[in-house]
Amino acid sequence: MIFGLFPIPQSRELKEKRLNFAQQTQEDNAMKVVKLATAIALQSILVASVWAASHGDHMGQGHDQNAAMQKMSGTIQNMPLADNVAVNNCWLRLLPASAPSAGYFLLQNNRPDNIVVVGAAADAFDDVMVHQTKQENGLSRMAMVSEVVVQADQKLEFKPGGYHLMLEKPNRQVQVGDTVGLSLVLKSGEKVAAKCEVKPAATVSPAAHMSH
Ligand SMILES: [Cu+2]
Repeated sequence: MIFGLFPIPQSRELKEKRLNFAQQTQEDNAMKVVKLATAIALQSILVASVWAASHGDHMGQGHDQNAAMQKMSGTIQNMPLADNVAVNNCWLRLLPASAPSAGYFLLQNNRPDNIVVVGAAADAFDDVMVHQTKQENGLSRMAMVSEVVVQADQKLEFKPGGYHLMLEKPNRQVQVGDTVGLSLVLKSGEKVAAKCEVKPAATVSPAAHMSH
């Protein structure tokens, strides 16, 4: 999800450039630029599909994403809070140790314009990603999402089976009943803050929470 905000790390770009240079010494400059862009696009697709393939068992880490997120967390602290946008009923489904926890909430856009969520951070987890569960050929698969749009005056529920946050690398002991601070990052450079209640792994819906 950070692809939109941060350039591809230089080392990879240089590697691609070298690779392309070797292949293209006989081609003109314009062609070089096109090929370089294509190589980078292909690499992005590769990274995304490797991620998707590894997501089923929730193993495998996007190291670039992690590095970008660490760079970003300092930035998020300094972002202004978004007016007229709210995250309500936030809860986390806590999974044991190495498995990622999931985050769900109702995102309400009370603005006359669209908002675009491009990332998230949490105070108890070093690695937070925006994911979407989709049904493909009868199978449920998750994939990273770079942008989630909420139309003007609309709300969007992040819920099991749909959009959700995936939280990894807890930086403290997180227990059922805890409250975790969450920030959603908007494309506008603003953030939306929320407090999320940590619930047991077996929780499938926030109904019980919302009824009291
Ligand atoms: Cu996920």
